[in-house]
Amino acid sequence: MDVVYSEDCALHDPPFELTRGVVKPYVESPARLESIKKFIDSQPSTFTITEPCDYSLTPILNVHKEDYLQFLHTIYEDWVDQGLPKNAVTGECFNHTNSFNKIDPEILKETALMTPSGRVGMYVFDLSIAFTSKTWLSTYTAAQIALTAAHKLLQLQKENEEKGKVAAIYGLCRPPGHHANCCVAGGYCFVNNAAVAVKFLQDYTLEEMNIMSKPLEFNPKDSITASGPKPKLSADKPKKKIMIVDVDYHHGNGTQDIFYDDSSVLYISLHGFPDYPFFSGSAKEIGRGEGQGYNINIPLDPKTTTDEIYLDHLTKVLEENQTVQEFNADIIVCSMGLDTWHEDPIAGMKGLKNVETYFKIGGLLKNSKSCKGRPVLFIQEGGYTIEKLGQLACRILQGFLES
Ligand code: OKP
Ligand code: ZN
Repeated sequence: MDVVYSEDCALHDPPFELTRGVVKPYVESPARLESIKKFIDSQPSTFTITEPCDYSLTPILNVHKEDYLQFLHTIYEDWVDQGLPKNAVTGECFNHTNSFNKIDPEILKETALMTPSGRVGMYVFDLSIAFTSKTWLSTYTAAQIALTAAHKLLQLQKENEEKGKVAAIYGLCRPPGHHANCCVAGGYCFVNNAAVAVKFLQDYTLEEMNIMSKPLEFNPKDSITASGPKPKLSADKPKKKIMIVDVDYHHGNGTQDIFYDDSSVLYISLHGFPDYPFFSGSAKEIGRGEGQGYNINIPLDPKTTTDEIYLDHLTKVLEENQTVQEFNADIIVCSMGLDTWHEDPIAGMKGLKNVETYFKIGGLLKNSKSCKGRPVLFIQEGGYTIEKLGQLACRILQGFLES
């Protein structure tokens, strides 16, 4: 299996975070990825590491607003230029929906954009977000990893057509993405890598991806402008239906939000509940308008969920859920968090203790009724048991390959 990876994802390395009144080393650390990479490297007969290509900012703009990306790109330097501390940029005052609700939103935004702290408050929702001089480089690279993996998935699908083999690729990237929506960062996430890949798979043909793909040569001084071709959405090109299976411990509020009104993307999340991000993840969130019914939240009690209970829920939704069966996805995207493991320092289901559960998750993504025969794109999300991550990731991927 191809694993798309870049060392540049390790450069975003904030020195600390403030969580529940405690200052501690940044939990979403470069060591996470390096640990997975080491484990992958130890199995050269199964995995092949490849570098990401560059597809420009254009496909990222299909998910994120331009002013938001501009903010991500410039905030660190703006902040330092104002004489503020150089270690990391964090939130000071967040634009809570109920705190300034009498002010016209346009006027509020005009005021907020005047200062770096105002901009952070406008575009960030929690204290896990910290910008360093290299944050944009790692964030941009992570998105390009997801795009490269999506491109490779279609290439492989084409190559495999006659062989009766199912394509799968792993995008090993950080920072993660599933808490970020079109215009707000949070939960260690800046750009929603999985969502960017989903839109790319829907809006571009393999031929268009081939044309766009360039070597990735990042220059942080580059102004951020869209440069790749815009997708031509013709009526004779039916939109691909994509099912996202988010197995990260946390609810992917960002991914849910991006596709909430969209009936061509079915979002399924299994997550600890109630827990971070505290304002979403209820089973009552089912999508809206055209998208109604195409959002499935499976909240699980972190104290009592065991390996069996977890697998039972995943099996039921992928095998028996009528909406999922009728949706009949063309492609599966797995938001692959590894923080369900019982020892996870910030998350974890207390009763999820068997590594083979991860192998079975991979197996379900291969052979369950709603997944069988469909290519799967694995995108790395969370997971914080540094020493264990490589093993957990590989068990999922081997479960897919060997089932
Ligand atoms: C990101 B991902 C808990 C601190 C929580 C943010 C958690 C973000 C999780 N003590 N801070 O979904 O793994
Ligand atoms: Zn998580």
